[in-house]
Amino acid sequence: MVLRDVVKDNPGEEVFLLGNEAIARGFIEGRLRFGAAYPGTPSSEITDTLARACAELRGRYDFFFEYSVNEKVAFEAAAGASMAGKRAVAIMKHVGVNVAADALFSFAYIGAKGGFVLVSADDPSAHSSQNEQDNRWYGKSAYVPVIEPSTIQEAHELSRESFEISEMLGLPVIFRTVTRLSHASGIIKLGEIPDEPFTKVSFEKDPSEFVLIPAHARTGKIKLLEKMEKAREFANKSDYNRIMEGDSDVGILTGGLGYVYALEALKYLDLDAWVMKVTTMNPLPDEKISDFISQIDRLVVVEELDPYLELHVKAIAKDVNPDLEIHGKFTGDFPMEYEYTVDVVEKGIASSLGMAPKVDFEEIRNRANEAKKILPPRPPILCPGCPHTASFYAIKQATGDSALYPSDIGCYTLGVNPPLSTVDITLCMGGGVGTANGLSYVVKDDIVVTVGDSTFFHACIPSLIDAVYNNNKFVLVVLDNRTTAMTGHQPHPGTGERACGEIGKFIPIEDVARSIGVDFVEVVNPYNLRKMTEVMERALAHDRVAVVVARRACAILWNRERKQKGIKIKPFTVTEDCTRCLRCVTSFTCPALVLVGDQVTIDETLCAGCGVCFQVCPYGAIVSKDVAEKEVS
Ligand SMILES: Cc1ncc(C[n+]2csc(CCOP(=O)(O)OP(=O)(O)O)c2C)c(N)n1
Repeated sequence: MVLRDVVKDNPGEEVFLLGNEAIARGFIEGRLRFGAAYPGTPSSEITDTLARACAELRGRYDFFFEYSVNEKVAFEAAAGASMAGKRAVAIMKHVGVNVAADALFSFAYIGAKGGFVLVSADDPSAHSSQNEQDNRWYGKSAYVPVIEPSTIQEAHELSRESFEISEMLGLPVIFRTVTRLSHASGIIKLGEIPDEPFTKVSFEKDPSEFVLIPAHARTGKIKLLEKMEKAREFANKSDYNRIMEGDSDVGILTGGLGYVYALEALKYLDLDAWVMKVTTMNPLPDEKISDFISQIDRLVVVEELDPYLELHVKAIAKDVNPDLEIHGKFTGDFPMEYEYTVDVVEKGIASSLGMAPKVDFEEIRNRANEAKKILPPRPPILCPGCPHTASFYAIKQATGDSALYPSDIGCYTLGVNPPLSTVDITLCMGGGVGTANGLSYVVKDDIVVTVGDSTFFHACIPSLIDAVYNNNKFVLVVLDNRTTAMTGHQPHPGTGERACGEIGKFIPIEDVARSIGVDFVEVVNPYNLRKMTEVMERALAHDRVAVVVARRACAILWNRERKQKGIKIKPFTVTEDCTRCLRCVTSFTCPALVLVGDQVTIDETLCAGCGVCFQVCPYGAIVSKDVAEKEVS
């Protein structure tokens, strides 16, 4: 990430940025004063950029940014700043909006004072998520405007404009991006970094607006409907929703990334169709859509994931153009699942119109697959020296592999793979302890739950309280690698650092567990397999919920620290004492342990020097290379 360009104060200059960096820059140009987030791919570069920019711009343009413990907390923090009249954003991945949804639905009734933007980073194809939900529906059910850019330039512009839109309507606005937009790069033209100083304000109280007792909620609903009517008028006037005339009876209704794919596909198909690009996904520009569909006889709807536009245009067409032939997902021309590509869209448009696709994407795919064959396979695996691997190994040693292992979401979910096989269930963040509560009533197996440290703070504390309160019995192992590793090493309360580099208060996980009444709490270094196995055995014998904090820094951070201090990594090696029992690769696993024929070797360039495999080997055949060399000389 080149922060230099994101914080550059040179209006008009063109810079090459990642989609997420362009969005972050847009928020700064739009005079953001407060941002709050819980990390999650594909949103993480927006938040990491804002965290770094916030520190970098201090004194030039002041705004505040925090990593909150979860998305609901982030949303509420941003809502508070907006209620006081300051421009605020809450940033999260699509599933994070589920966590924040309680606050979102009610905040719509209160409305935004300072511009309020909720960034929902959706993940069609679930590249790094547990589902591929389409968050355009949230706007519909919460009565909140949704805007969705199609290009990086538009993402930059719209993130800047979104505060204005929110303030003009007095409503929170959902800004939807998707993985391919967030993670693509493009050229944007820089706007101005504001130079207004930050001032604290006195809160202007108005219980009739801010206190959602039922009587206020009922009047709030009427006000909300009026605001949404204004939003509908805005959608119909806005140039962000536009019609491009064509010279045929065919129209393409599209939005988001579907728009750019459709334009390219039309070129391949040599089709001069009418095109309508929708940017305000809620409320939809119904009058513009009516005008558009009055011009054509056949309509093809191009949108990723759910048939959202398609369903709405069907309803609109009923009155405006009942004979309109509508093609999309309902007609089977386009798939309901996964992200689109130009390939899918060209095929879909061609199928809708009874044409043959013009580009042989099959051939292109085959060539790509040929190229793939010469690349080494890179399955997702835990890193060399990952403390989670050691924890999983010790857990299995203690349980004899006979326990049930509910887990959660993080790097450690990779424990699902053999030979570790210590992840039997993952549902959603916090779902590990949550499901263990129910399981503890109905299964006779020992239950060992694993969760990460960031996940513990995110959503495990209420369910752990539930476990203590209801005398549920299981062992919770908090895999405390001192960071939120999976999403790019963001800090959390268990690290004590804050988003923009300030020092916060360190909240030890073991103190939280003890304070809520867990009476078996132990902290152990998982690199010490014997000790961790012994602690696990005692935890399993405990007759109520037990918490084991397996604390050891993420190997990436450890490597980084050693590099910074000039400390050389001391790799391990396999000696002649190896009997080829293969225990180190069949019951343990590490990318540095490489099987060549039936001989295990250690790849020194990968070895982190953690020494865990040394403890796994029953024959003492794995030793530190230093020791091996000394013995030889
Ligand atoms: C509701 C929700 N928010 C965010 C995410 C993205 N996410 C997945 S795992 C994770 C946290 C991982 O950190 P931690 O629990 O510390 O485990 P680690 O990756 O460090 O092993 C996050 C933020 C998600 N999947 N769901």
